[in-house]
Amino acid sequence: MIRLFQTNVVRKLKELEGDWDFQPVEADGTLPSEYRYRMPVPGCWEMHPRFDVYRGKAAYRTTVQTAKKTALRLTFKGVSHTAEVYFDGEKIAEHYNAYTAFSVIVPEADAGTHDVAVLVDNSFNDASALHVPNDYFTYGGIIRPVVVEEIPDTFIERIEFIPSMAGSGWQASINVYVRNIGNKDTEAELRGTLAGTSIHMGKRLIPAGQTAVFHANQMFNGVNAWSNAAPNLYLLQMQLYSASGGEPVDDLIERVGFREVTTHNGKIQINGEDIMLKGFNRHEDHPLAGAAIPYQLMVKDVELMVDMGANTVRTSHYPNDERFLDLCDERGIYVWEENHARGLSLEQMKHPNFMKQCEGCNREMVEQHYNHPSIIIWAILNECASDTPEGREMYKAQLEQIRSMDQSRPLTFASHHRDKELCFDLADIVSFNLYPLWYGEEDPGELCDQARKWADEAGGLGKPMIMSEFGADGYYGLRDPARFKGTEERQADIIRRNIVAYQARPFISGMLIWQFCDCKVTEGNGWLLSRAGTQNSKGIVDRYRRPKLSYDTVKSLFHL
Ligand code: ADA
Repeated sequence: MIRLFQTNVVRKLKELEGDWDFQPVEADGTLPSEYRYRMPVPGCWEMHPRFDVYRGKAAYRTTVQTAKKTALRLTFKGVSHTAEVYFDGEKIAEHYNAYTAFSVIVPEADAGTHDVAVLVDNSFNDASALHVPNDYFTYGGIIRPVVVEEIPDTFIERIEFIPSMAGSGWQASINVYVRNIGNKDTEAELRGTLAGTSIHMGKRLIPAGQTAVFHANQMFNGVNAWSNAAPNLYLLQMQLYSASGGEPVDDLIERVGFREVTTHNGKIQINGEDIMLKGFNRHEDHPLAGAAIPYQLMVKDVELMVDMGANTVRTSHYPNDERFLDLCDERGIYVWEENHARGLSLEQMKHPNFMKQCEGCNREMVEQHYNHPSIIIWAILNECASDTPEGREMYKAQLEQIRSMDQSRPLTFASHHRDKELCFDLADIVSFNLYPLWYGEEDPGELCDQARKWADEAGGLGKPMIMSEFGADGYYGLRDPARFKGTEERQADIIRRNIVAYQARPFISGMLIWQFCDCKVTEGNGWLLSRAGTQNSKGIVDRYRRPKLSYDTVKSLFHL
């Protein structure tokens, strides 16, 4: 399954799902001559008994068929973490970062059968600034769907939909990117529909090799807004016609919602109404699937979160699978989506590839997930060096990059620097990762009063404040009336005291528990990488989604 709705009627596309040929290769190796294994796509190779601890390079291979000579676009929704793509033995693309999609175009594929091979590398090598040994696991493999599309020389690349309230109704600004990969200038016309309203974007000449942006700004009468309580969605269907008219030559369908996010008076508003975010940080992780979470399990996660009374999920610490975001759109779950970086020191941020890899991730995240109404916040760089002047420059550049692409969502970053934070003035929302009663003995209420003061004095005055992480270890099944640290009882006590304190403070706009489910972490040395069971055990459910005692605690408080 690629998306939760049909993205094309005219364009032909196919998911390359199933078993691909698979073969591990040497670190400096290229495509093997022989493949001795089969591996599911999407999937993580750690799920195969021969590769459960394999970290390194491996090749995947499959075939695609075309009935006629055509241009093809191959889209990889997530390869963990570095990919080299080969088409009929020739290298055609490279990509870094497990958690964003990338596409590659084959301008002329002859009719017949073609080989597609992908060299995948999940090693923590010198070139990798973001995938490093960390408090989650970098799996190996083609972890999200792969799609092949037959595209005409001039095709619709992507759509941006920006809704805004206009009096008692809604208007939207729509940008459609049309790309000409041919060697002739082409005249094309764009037409579409949304909620029963026609959209005429006119004709344009698109020079060979270039992309044109078609634009419309219009009212949409009678539409219902998207919100947590009523997640109304509409299909935005755009068709591309050649200058001579006739049948459309290409199309693209997006699913959109009419909603506006604002931050005023220290609060976050959806469609003008103040909201309170209650929810979870969630890693895409399961013992039987790794990071390649199947759709059924995404639904299970959403059902569990909603059952507990949550309305928000933070995609800690990377952009999530589009199908999960589609599901959040459908269920009216608010999403804080963030780029991929966790706990990197200034030294790690000075890695020569750090800014380049972050910029790529930011661009892909925003472009690819622009139209999800559920995403109400973009964030960057969880717990990195925002307490240093050099770190601040990098935070500033990345926030500016995202703001230049999207002015319709507030920006934030999760900080653990307390009174040393230097970047609150750069964000729209101030967010704190504090672990009162777990990493320290502070009272949660007193600590967040203190945090409000730190924020106010450091450029965050008047901005909404989110408690973006709090929590405690609770080892599934470890129960003891003495309620010592690590028991389910103690975890439930800590969660309760935190939530009660935050609910009593009107200056708090959100509380996100660390974390929804336990997750596997990288094995190594030092306290972070030698956690008991090689997992972060602060989940309210365990890795198999079995509820701990704190499940009912959260449920009773989030439903208040
Ligand atoms: C941090 C971090 C999380 C996790 C958590 C913990 O705040 O953002 O990824 O590591 O701490 O469990 O300590």
